[in-house]
Amino acid sequence: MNNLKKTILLVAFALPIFLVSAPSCFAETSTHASHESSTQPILIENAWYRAVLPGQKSTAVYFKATNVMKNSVSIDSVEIEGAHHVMMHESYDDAGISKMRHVDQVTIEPRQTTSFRPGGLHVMVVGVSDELRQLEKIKVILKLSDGSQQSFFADRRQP
Ligand SMILES: [Cu+2]
Repeated sequence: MNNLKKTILLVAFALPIFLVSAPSCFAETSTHASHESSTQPILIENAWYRAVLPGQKSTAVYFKATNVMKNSVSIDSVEIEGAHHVMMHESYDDAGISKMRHVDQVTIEPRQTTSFRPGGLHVMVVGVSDELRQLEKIKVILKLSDGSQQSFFADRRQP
């Protein structure tokens, strides 16, 4: 009888503790979420740019972009120091002829990856300065639609 009473008492005490500790668990989860928003929304991998050959004034930057956020992320524009003009382009096939068109915005859905790659989506760099063509790494700045920006380095590679 005494034992049963003890058990009931324990349950009576344990229950409120569980109820109190459960919300703090949720609080921790939301702290994690806010942590995530302060980190870079896009994970950049394998970033490189095509080495600029003598006489050439343009090049392209390629990379793999993964949206690590829970909401979609859009790239509005790209900036590179030492280049006159930087645009997002897409190569496409028009009756056997490879052509390029402007891409105003690139939206990456949550947890999805978009590849900027030769023959597809790419960052077109026009009017390359003499300084830029010497660089082994160039700094690329992505301007996102939420007003933030994200930068990374792209390594020079021979095509
Ligand atoms: Cu292009």
